[in-house]
Amino acid sequence: MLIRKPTDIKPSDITAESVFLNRRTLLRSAGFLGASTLLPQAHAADEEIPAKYKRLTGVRPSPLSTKDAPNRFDEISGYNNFYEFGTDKADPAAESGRFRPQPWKVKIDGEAGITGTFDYDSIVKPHALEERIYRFRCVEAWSMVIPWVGIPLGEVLKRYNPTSKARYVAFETVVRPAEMPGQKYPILDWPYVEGLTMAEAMHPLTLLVVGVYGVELPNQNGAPLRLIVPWKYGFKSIKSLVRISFREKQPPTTWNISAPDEYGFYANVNPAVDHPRWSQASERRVSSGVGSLFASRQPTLPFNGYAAQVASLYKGLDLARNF
Ligand SMILES: Nc1nc2c(c(=O)[nH]1)N[C@H]1C(S)=C(S)[C@@H](COP(=O)(O)O)O[C@H]1N2
Ligand SMILES: [Mo]
Repeated sequence: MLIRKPTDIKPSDITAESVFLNRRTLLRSAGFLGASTLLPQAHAADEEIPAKYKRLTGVRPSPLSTKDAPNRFDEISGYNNFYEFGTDKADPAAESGRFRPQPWKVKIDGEAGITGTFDYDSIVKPHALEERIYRFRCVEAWSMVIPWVGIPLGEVLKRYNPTSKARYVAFETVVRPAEMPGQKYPILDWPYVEGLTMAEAMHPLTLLVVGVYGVELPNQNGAPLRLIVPWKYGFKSIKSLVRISFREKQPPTTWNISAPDEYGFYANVNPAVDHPRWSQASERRVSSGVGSLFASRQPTLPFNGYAAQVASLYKGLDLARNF
C-alpha cells in the first residue's frame, strides 16, 4: 500500500505500471439494464476474460449494485494491492502464477457454537451467489467500480452460531512464502490480519467474495475467498482468507500495526478526514483508456457513497478520532 509518498512517485513509475494494463480497444462494459430483471449487471466482452478463469453459474444480480459503469476486467486484475506478491501494482498479476487456491480450507474459531476447519465447498455451496457491482476506494485515493460475485458474509457467519460474547470478527490471510514471494520479506507482519465489529460483519453490504465478472477470483484479487467492505478503504478487504475468528475484544489489524498514526481500526471512507500525508477529499478512477492511467478526478463521498445504508452503525462515534 503506502511506503512511498505520492510526491516520491515519478512519472516513469506511472508509465511502468500502465504497461501492464491491457490497452486493447474493446467495447467497454457499461452498467446495463437486464431486460428480465431491471437490475444493473456487468457484462465483460468474452474475449476480455482469459479462458483459464472458470465461469461461475447461477449468479443472480443484486438490487444493491451501483449503476456506475464497471472497470474493465484487465484493470481490475492488472492494478492490484496484494503485498504477499510484492509492493508494485503490477506485481500481484505478474507474481501470483504459482499460487494454488484449491484445495482450500478455512478455520472458524472463537466465540461460536460451531467451530473447526471447513472446506471451501462447505462454506460457499449452501449459498446462492450474487453479483454486486460496488464502488471500491483505496486509501491511496484511487478507485474502481467492480462487479464482485459473492455471498453476504452475515449469512455465512450465522451458520456457525456466534455467541453473545462475539463482538468482533477477525480475519487472517494464508501464509505460503513458497507461493507468495512477497512473504519472504518483512514488509508487513505476516499473516495479514483484519477485523470488523460484529455489526459491520453482519451488515448486508459486507460480502464474502468468490469471483469477479462472473468468473472465479484471479489469484491477484484474493482467490479463492476474500472480504469486501465497500464503505471502507480497500485495505480492510482482506484477501485469500484462511481463518475467521469470533472475538470478544477488538482484534489487531495489519496496517494499524504497521503505521498506527495513519491507519485506524475503522477505516471508513471519509473525505473530511485527511490521511496525515495527503487529502482524502477526492479520488481518481483507474482507467487504462488512452491518455492516462487514471480517468477522472471526482469528489470522494462519505462512506464511499454508502452512507444511507451504513452511517447509522457509527452513531455517537467521533469519526475524526476513530479513523
Ligand atoms: N492479504 C492482503 N489483503 C489485502 C491487501 C494485501 O496486501 N494483502 N491489500 C489491500 C488493499 S490496500 C487493497 S486496495 C485491496 C485491493 O484489492 P484488489 O487488488 O482486488 O483491487 O486489497 C486489500 N487486501
Ligand atoms: Mo488500498
